[in-house]
Amino acid sequence: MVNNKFKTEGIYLAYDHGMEHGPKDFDEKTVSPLSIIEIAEKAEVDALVLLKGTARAYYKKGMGVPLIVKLNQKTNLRSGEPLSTQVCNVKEAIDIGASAVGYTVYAGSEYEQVMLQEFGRIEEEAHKYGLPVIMWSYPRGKAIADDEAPEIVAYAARIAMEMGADIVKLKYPNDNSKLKWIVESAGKTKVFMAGGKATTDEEFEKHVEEVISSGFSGVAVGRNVWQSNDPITRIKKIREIIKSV
Ligand code: FBP
Repeated sequence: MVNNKFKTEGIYLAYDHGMEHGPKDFDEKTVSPLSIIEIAEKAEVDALVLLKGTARAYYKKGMGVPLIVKLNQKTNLRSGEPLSTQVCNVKEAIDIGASAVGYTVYAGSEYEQVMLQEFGRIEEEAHKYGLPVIMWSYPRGKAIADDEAPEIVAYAARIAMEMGADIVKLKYPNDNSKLKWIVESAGKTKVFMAGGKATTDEEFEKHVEEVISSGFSGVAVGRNVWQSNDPITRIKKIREIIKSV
């Protein structure tokens, strides 16, 4: 069993984009994982999300920031229905220092059964070791006309709950009147907002405020933090909002 004090609320810093999007998200500085680790340490985020290769090479056990290892991944190099498959197992993630594991499910894709089945196996294994499991629940594919529609985001929340996820990471919906319904749809599964493409500080903070006051437990954000001019101040501001709402 893992001795786990993993926080299921707060702010997680995501840095799994290099494989998923290609290095186009990075500049001269953020292309180095060291710069992100430095941000995570200085700002004392509640967790850092990495893929196994980055984690093994750069994450230092005992650095004070809990690690989430993302267990499946895909590239942006092929087109067609989305499929992200397992590239790391739970035991390997624990050996690297993980306090929690993550997995993306693209429900609605032609391949959703592959991901649901893998998620089910991972959830069982991770829970045997006492590790929380986070589902990146992103309905996507040609069957999904609008992946930010509130009913689709609520469906994504429900899938995570029914599959036994401890935490679900969801896109911010394009209609903010259904945020509470989205949280209710997740039952006891904690809900985190994903960051999305970098937007203005004001708009992002407004979204954080809205979701937290509707019952979300936190944010798991990447680009809106490390693409900003002052990532540490951004994180502090987000944390203040989470604490004050
Ligand atoms: P961002 O805050 O940068 O959007 O990161 C959140 C995240 O879920 C990452 O973990 C992941 O790499 C990325 O978004 C996937 O984005 P998308 O599914 O929109 O391509």
